[in-house]
Amino acid sequence: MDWQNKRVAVLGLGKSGLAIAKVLSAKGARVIASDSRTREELQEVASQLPEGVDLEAGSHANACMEADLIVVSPGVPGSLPVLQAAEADGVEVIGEIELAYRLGQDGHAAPIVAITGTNGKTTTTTLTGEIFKAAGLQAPVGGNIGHPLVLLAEEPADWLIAEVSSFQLETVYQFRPKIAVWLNFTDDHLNRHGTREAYFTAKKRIFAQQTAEDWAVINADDPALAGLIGELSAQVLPFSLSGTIAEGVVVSDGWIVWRKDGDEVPVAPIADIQLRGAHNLENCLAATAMALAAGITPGIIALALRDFRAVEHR
Ligand code: UMA
Repeated sequence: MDWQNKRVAVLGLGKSGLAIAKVLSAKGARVIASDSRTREELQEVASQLPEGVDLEAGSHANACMEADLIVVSPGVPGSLPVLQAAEADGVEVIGEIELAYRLGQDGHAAPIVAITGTNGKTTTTTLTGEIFKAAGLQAPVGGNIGHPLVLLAEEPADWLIAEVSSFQLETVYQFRPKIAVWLNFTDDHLNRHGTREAYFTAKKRIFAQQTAEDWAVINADDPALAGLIGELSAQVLPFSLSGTIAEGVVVSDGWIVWRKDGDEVPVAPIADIQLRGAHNLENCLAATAMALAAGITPGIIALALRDFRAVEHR
């Protein structure tokens, strides 16, 4: 995509917005950064904006009116009237994750591993990054975990490991992770999404662009998710702590195993894993499934699981 002189409104000037403004203005786009905070409150942020970026404080109206493209931060809800009006006028509105994906497609396009779920995202994302690293792969970790994905999108890498939230998934369109996992689903963020269904629909977008060449990893024990198994375009690799599935990653006789073609491939003994609790074991199953889908060997996965300690809570 040619960014030269493209007028881009960047909405929200937290971590994501600042990163988007930096990346796009370096590409020659005419960036108008806008935030609902007052100019006074934005002083510190404004000082970090690259030269040439215009700032609109206290409103998004002018930025949206003048833009060819609007890129929103995850905290900016799509229900804002200015956004709806811009969309009605035919202006494209995308989120930071979609932008990161498109920048990657323009460049080296490292395949993406994307991780979502109501709980356990950060632990699973970090653990997955560690497993990929143990396999000798260059696999930087970013997204909702705290490091905007746009900052990684153009780096040379074998894989990008991305934690993605429902806020971020609301505004993806072409985003196509090679491997995507949905860990679990319980009511959350209803103040933003309005209904449980809208929250579910936002999260499900993680799989929307995948094809039979991609992998969808799903928690088969979660009643809200099990139903997806038959309806996705990607190859599905389920995981289950209860072990009730014939194919997939499960716990059996004290081991994480991969049930495959009627066989059980041993991956790692549970006794070696430092993470405690059933939820963490589910996170280990999910990370194992993603690593297996990426072609990483059980031996490497076992070593990385053994060495991994709990992530400090955000
Ligand atoms: N703002 C507006 N207009 C609005 C709403 C907000 O201008 O209508 C402005 C605020 O004044 C503020 C800025 O937007 O200046 C904040 O943007 P943001 O809320 O999108 O926050 P960022 O700093 O960009 O951080 C975001 C994620 N935050 C949210 O989703 C709320 C971070 O996840 C993420 O680490 C970061 O991008 C990098 O990708 C945090 C989070 O709490 C950790 N996520 C939620 C969760 O995990 O449950 C989803």
